[in-house]
Amino acid sequence: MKNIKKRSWAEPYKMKMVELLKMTTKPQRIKAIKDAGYNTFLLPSEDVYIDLLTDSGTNSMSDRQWGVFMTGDEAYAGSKSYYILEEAIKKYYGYKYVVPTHQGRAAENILSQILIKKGDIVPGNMYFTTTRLHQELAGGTFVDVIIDEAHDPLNEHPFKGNIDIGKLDKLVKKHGAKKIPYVCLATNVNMAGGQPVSMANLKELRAYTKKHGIRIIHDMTRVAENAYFIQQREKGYDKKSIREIVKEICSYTDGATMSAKKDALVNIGGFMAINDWDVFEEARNLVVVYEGLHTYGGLAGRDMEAIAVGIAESLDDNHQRARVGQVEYLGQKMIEYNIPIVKPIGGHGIFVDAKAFLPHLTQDQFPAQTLAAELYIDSGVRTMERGIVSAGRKPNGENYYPKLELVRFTIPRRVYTQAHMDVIAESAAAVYDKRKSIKGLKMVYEPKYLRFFQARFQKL
Ligand code: PLI
Repeated sequence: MKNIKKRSWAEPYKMKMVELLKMTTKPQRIKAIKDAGYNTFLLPSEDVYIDLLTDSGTNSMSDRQWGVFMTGDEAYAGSKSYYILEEAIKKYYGYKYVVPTHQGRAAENILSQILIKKGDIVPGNMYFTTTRLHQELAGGTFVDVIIDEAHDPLNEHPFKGNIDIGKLDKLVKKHGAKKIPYVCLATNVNMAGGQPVSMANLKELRAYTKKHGIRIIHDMTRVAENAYFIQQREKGYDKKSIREIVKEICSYTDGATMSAKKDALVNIGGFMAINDWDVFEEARNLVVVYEGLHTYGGLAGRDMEAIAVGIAESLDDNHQRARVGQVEYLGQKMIEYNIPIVKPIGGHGIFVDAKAFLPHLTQDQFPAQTLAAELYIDSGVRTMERGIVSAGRKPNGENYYPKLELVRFTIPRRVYTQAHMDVIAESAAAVYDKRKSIKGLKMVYEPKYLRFFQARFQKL
């Protein structure tokens, strides 16, 4: 034992039921990806072996969560399950008022409509696809104020999700605080590679926005993973529990949108939370238009209760250690195989740098889209493009050219084993070995909104 420096992570649960998978052959996969227009979103999931498309709604629920599926209250109005969810959000996150929604983007829609006026500027720590689109549809313009380090896949800054207060200050000076309805603060920034925000940065942001009368709206989709990194990396937090850290993070913000399909360990659900009664009142008015009554917001009672249980489970230190530990395990394997990945290793997946993996392809030849298709052909592992296709077009029609051109290997929570992680890394290494022979793609169909979901490609 003397030689063991670091003890293994392991899951604080065991399996009670398994889902059988179909095994496919390489010729079957070549046909399937061609039929899908080289877009992994368009593959039938039956043809996928290990599904790393997303960590959204793909979690395994616990026995306790399945238990409340039987006791959920399906009343149209005043469901007991709503009050249980509301209580959990108040207790663990500290927000005052809660509006359930069917998922995160529905909360973003409602919040954007209430807070953003035409011509407003919405600063944020890197865009997220649906979040930015709702800000734009409400008449706002998103401006990225994340620190520069976040755009460099090799920079090992421990808190690459941080906001550059200098960039924010320039915006405030240029447009005036009145034009800025809120700062959109994401915890564990998805598009940066699952990178955390530090508590010190948050405190600084709170002080700055307070001075200028600007709200902070928290995209808390992966707040517990962010809290884990604060616990591991930030001075003064190693003795604090994830539960305490999450509550502190939320206390520096004025409201939140949440996709419960990630950290909160369910398959569907979300909510908007806010400390301001007036905004809550308007949100309650709008939710009945788009989602359903304000005590269910598009969710079944059982879904709301499963979220309440999932929130509590997500804040367990042992859960997060195993969750992020598994991602770290995969990342270390990839590093051993010399695969260029975003560093530090993030919270919800491994992000492979497709520009470095396929340097012979220009960004217009869609290196990340190409790589995701090749990985699928090699092993049936499904990943997702997070580069030029996901970035889409500006309101004036020009393409965004993001610095990061990534393939995301997203790990669902409590779903796959360590042996699955080995297979994934081995497949990435096999594709890496033949990288020089890989040709790019051209886009042959482009939808108007969120094109990455449905775009189609052909091989060059
Ligand atoms: O997929 P929704 O509508 O429940 O949530 C939208 C959403 C909001 N914020 C962030 C940071 C997300 O990651 C997010 C959804 N993410 C997806 C679907 C993903 O695959 O990452």
